[in-house]
Amino acid sequence: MAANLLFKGGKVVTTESTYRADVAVKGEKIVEIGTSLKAGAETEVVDCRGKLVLPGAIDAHTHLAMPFGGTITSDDYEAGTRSAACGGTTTVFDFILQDFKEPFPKAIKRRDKLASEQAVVDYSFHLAVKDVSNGLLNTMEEAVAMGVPSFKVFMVYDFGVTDGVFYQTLEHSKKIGALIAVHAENNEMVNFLTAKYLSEGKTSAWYHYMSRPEFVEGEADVRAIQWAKSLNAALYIVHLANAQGAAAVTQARAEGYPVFAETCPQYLNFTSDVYKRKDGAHFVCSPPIKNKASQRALWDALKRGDIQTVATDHCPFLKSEKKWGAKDFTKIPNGCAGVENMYPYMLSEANRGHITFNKAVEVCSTNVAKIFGLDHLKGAIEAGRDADIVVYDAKKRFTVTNRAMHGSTDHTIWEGAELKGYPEATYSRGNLVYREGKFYGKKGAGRFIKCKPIKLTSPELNDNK
Ligand code: DUC
Ligand code: ZN
Ligand code: ZN
Repeated sequence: MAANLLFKGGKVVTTESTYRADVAVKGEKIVEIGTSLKAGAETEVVDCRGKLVLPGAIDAHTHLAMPFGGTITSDDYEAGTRSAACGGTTTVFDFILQDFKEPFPKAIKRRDKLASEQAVVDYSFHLAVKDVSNGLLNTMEEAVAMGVPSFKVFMVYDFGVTDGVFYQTLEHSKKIGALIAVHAENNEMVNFLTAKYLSEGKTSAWYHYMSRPEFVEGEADVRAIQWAKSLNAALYIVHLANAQGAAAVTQARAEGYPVFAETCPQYLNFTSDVYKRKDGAHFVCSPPIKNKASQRALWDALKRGDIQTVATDHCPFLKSEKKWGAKDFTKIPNGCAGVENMYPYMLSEANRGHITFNKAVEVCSTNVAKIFGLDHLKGAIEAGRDADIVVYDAKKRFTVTNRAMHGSTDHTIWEGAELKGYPEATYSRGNLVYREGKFYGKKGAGRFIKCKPIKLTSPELNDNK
């Protein structure tokens, strides 16, 4: 079978091993992996000597062109996926905010119209649940059939759901092959503490953290896990940022429950001290970045396998919008850009010896594909899967600057971060989309990825088949 692309002489990284091999691609697929594969007359050879060959990352958590915080996130599907491609991410899961009274299939069609015209790499969706009244709950099943089997409920914000609705979606998810994800924070406590600090004239970005400290998230994690356990339903905690929650996830998993968690690079790299900085507003996201003890607990849980995925919660706003909260932290739109930084940061941590490269691949790609039902296409360098491939140069040194990023946002919380190693090239289904600082992809080339129904019945990921 003549390959049209041959990645030659590199080391392939999987979750289990790192080995020297050539990777042959025909069209959009990886067709062969082996030593000394031969190039045909028409084969383009990518010289990977001295480089790592990795699966493209799958970012399980983005908010592109999303109306939020009085504005719209500053990366649309084109800018957000361009930025993803340039950081080695070849698939993003974007959140669709359901409108009140809107059936889920309609919400998917509404957003897919936009995404399919703009995305430069592949994408899928999670549905953010606002309304399950008047029969809308039953429209979840059709969404699963359309390839969107994951639903997020918010325990906070004005559109957050009640515990009853949360419980109802968990119960329903078991019947229809869906997975419920949760944004866990205690809404009452957030509202009480926010009002208290504002009334005391405490209005800086630091009080965003103080109004949502560790226990506000930890208590909600415990409660969410309690509902899931009572039903033996699978639960995925998004953007886990605190030690108490990490301990609760660990315990539930040890007891045999299908509880999963995602954390984000901003929680692994920064601490709540950033909110004391002059540019503290730029770091305002929810849940906020927590203290050093929480950060340590997140790394430990990640290394143990009790946190399975790393995703960005990419939710960018402009500096001018972040300034709305100069005198009142509640007016700062919540969210940070990060889609271009996740894989480079996690791989840099691997390159520094903090984790293995295998672990970085596992949490940024393979586990995401397994949990969300796209491991038939993505998540590993394996014959038969899509040729979503990153060539990684472990010797390169890279300092993050906003100028070097490829989204539409005018700042980055990662400004000045020094990374050891950097992606050299990214391929999306066999097409070059990034090489050495330049974007080569095409608007509209990204495709909607239909996920399989999700059946997670134990803490293991292999039962999702
Ligand atoms: N948190 C954020 O910081 N932004 C978007 C939504 C969310 O949950
Ligand atoms: Zn959230
Ligand atoms: Zn989010």
